[in-house]
Amino acid sequence: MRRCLSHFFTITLSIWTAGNLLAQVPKPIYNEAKIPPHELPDPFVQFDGTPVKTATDWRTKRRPEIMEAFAREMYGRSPKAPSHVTSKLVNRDKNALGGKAVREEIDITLADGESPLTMRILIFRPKGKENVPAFLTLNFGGNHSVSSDPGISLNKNWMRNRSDRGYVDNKATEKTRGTAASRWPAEMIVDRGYALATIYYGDIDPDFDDGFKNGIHAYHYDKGQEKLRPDQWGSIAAWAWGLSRALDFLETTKSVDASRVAVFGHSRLGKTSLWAGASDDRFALVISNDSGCGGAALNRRRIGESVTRINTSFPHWFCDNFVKYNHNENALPVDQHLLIAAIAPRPVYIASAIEDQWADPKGEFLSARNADPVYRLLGTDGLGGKKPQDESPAVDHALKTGTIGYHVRTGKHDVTDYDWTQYMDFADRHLKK
Ligand code: GTR
Repeated sequence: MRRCLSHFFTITLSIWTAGNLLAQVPKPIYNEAKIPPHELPDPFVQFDGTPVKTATDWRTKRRPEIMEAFAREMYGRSPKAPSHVTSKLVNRDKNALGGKAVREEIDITLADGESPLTMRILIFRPKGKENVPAFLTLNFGGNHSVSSDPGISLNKNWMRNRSDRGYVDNKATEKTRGTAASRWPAEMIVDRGYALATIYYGDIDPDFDDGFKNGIHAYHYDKGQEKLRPDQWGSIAAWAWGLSRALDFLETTKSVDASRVAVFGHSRLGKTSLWAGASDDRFALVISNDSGCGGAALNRRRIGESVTRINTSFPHWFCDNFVKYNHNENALPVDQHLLIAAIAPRPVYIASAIEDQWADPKGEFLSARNADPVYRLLGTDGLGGKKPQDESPAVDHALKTGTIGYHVRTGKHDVTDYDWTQYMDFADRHLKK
């Protein structure tokens, strides 16, 4: 009870503090004319001014220094992979989705010790097939929110309250089953020959600012350490690290081909899929859905959500060093086009929604466009065609023939069947044998 109360006060205090701090953040801008003057860091000039002329220069010098800068200044450094992952089957239904799929849930140990930490992966895969390509993703509401299949376990971990959907007292109730199903068209995915693998992100690190006492972080403190250093992993990096652990597990299975896994994420989890894909080159394809600030959108544009705003509302997402760039984006040694470029030459798909101006759709396209020369240097066709287009494509006209995919669709911040159709068309070209 004491713990519960102190938990309650910590959360209430952080909401109150965040509210006060937010009042001090300048109003978001939505007008291109108000974007502060800026120049994007050149992918082909090293931090010390040395030009990058060849693919080898990129691979051996420029990319490593870019990844180092993102880790040190923005997402935070993550620990190494554990030497092995242990897993345990929790449930299986050989006739899921009306008989066309196998559904399984498996617990994967993230940290051993007296009180081990586990995450539970839910997999829907086409029945009677092995070694299928897969979409690996994190979800916001628990595996049971992804589908109304009653065999899926109800997640008991901390959840954000949303009483209209049945999330009360920071717990999921039975009412929350299937509430996010529109974002997870499992049947459509399985019909096209892919597996869908998903994990509740809060299994890895609950999404609130508690000084990193819960979740995976505390397991990695040095002896006597009580606080993260300014360059150590925030929550986004921790979620991304969890995705890599899920891939470690998939490497041990026959049902999914771990060399053909697309990592996908929406919104804060789109920021996460980009960081996961850049940090772990075993991911064969990377998808960002409406990831916005800290994801695909260029920081220097400051449209919609800014660095100052995101660091104020969500102080736990990035490492503490990132706060140095509040109102000071031009000092960042990198910008998000370099995160996309760090994924090259592996295929990447960036998606925006036209009504989601908070995530700066144009800034997301410009990241893709400015990563294109790196993709071309590494021998791919980038955004496609002989020359990349400079303008964002028309709404609902997906660019999906190149190695960088992009679309801006009608509608709001969400994941829709339209989005999934583009991702699967793109994946068919890159992941199907
Ligand atoms: C918003 C946040 C965005 C985005 C979104 C989400 O509140 O400002 O950066 O991540 O949440 O994850 O749903």
